[in-house]
Amino acid sequence: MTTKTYAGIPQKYAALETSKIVLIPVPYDGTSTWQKGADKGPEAFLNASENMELYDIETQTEVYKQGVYLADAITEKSSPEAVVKEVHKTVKDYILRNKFVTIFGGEHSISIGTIRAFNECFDDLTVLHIDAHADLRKEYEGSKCNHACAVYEASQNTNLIQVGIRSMDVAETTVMDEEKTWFAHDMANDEYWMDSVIEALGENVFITFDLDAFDPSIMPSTGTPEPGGLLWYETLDFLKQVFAERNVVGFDIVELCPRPEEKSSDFLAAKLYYKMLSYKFEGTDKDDEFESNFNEAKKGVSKFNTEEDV
Ligand SMILES: [Mn+2]
Repeated sequence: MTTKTYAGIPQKYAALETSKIVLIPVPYDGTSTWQKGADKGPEAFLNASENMELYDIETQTEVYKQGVYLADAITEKSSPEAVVKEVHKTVKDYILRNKFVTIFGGEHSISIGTIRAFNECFDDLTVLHIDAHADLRKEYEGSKCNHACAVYEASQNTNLIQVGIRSMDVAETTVMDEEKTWFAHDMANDEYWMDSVIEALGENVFITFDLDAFDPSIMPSTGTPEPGGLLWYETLDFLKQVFAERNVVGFDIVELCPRPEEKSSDFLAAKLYYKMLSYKFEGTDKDDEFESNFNEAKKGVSKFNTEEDV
């Protein structure tokens, strides 16, 4: 049996030891309320990635040469809480190995685990939440680990910045910080929204990207499509600036709900992922060492044991 690599890249770029990037698939769809199928997202994303050109024209790079390790998919499914716990543990393990950790879902509840891990490892974390939905419910259908609660914890523990929002429950207005929220209807009429969002970001930024933030005209295959979303080039323009001006410490992409007759959404997700990596490593030589800038004190093995620090 041959070992599958991300995008079919050669094995020499896919080994854990030498890869700067780790990709963790999380095919979970236990709590979605309307259309099911986000559990098929990682597989569709990986298939599309294999059929994608690996030279990025815009940055003139082949980012896969930085090394991309495709981790085992997280297959825990017993309960939303168990999934969040497993995601948290796995993500944290890879962060503490000084990897640039990326996660592909699955539904958005998995981000509770990813954000928790990043928040424990990086100081003063900003969570940049790009989504059609506010996802600020404290609890939904008896669980705090429901997709509708994806960033409630982040709203309490991190600098949460929400972008693209166009659907929420009135109860969420009591949790939402409007100073840190960019609604889609305002963004449509504000040519400076990117500048103002970037100004609100701290130095260390984790991006949680729900694909339903995109307009359904370009991203129809998602569980809960909402009209009036982001388009392709404005999204890339925005992300490029975020990566250039802040230390993006990792990201997740969620809610691809693939349909056999509609492949363009799978390709959009594949391309978005690769673009984000290309922006992250633009200007980095493949032989440069990677420093994720995580807080070493969180590692357990303190770096202060080395001779120069004693
Ligand atoms: Mn959403």
